[in-house]
Amino acid sequence: MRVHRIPSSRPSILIAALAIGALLAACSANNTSGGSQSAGASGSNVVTLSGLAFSPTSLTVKAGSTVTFQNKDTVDHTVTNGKDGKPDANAAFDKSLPAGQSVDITFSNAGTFNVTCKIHSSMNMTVTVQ
Ligand SMILES: [Cu+2]
Repeated sequence: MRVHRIPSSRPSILIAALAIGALLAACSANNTSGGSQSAGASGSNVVTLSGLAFSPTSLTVKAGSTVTFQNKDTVDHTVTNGKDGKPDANAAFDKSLPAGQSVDITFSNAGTFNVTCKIHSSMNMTVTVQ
């Protein structure tokens, strides 16, 4: 008697599990494709901070693009609109970037932006926004 009841409840559990799995897969697929598409569509808008240097040291993006700065060093950096460790008078951005973390900066306006690190004045790069 009991043996009959258990199999009859199994299919609904399986369907529920499959449905949840499908939902999770759909969600993660959306997140993944959204992230990689935006990066791929406008080239590789990723700047790494490694060995106390930006790489690349010059980057050209379209207005409205988001650039991801990844700190691969074991020391903290900043991503600051400025040069030789000093922020511009009206710095468009000034973000702290702890070791091992990353920060996104969106460049809305066209122009040439000097980027430096306030902690290491030798770290400099340029982002050209078209
Ligand atoms: Cu630094």
